[in-house]
Amino acid sequence: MASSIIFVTLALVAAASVPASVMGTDFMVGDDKGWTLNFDYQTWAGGKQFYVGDRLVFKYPESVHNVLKVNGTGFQQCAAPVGTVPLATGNDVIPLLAPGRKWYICGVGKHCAIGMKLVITVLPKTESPAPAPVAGEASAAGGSIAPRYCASIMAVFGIIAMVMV
Ligand SMILES: *[C@@H]1O[C@H](CO)[C@@H](O)[C@H](O)[C@H]1NC(C)=O
Ligand SMILES: [Cu+2]
Repeated sequence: MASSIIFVTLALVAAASVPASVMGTDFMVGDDKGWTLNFDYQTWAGGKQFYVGDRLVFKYPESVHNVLKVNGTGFQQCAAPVGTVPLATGNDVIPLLAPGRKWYICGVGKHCAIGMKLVITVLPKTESPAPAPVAGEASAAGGSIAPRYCASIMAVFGIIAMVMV
């Protein structure tokens, strides 16, 4: 009994001590229009501040569009290096793991050339310094929310333990 109370207390403390900034903000690219043709993504990005720990969500009908992360040259030329695998689930979540400029284009047809492209500048985290960025940032989807999940799961187990005793 005593040990389960200690466990519950520890779990709740862990859940509460994860700062809100770890959660970041999810940006739905294009808001309710999503990732689509005939949308000005530069205007969309214009009024926003993106921070390390935030996430971009590209939403679109699967196979109609896709998302390619490119460099500044690729952005200008609407080209990705040969062999680049596009994100294509129709609900692509890209965590912003490092500060700097980030470029995204649609790789379907001439979509990029007619404006289906987005460039943003990611700012460093304001509070605690950001953890060292991991190479290959698109592959680390969801990394930034892991600590919060851990704490939540611990809290749930703690509550279950409390109910069972
Ligand atoms: C940037 O992207 C272009 C177009 O895909 C590619 O040819 C070039 O090698 C890339 N440059 C760097 C520095 O990765
Ligand atoms: Cu497209």
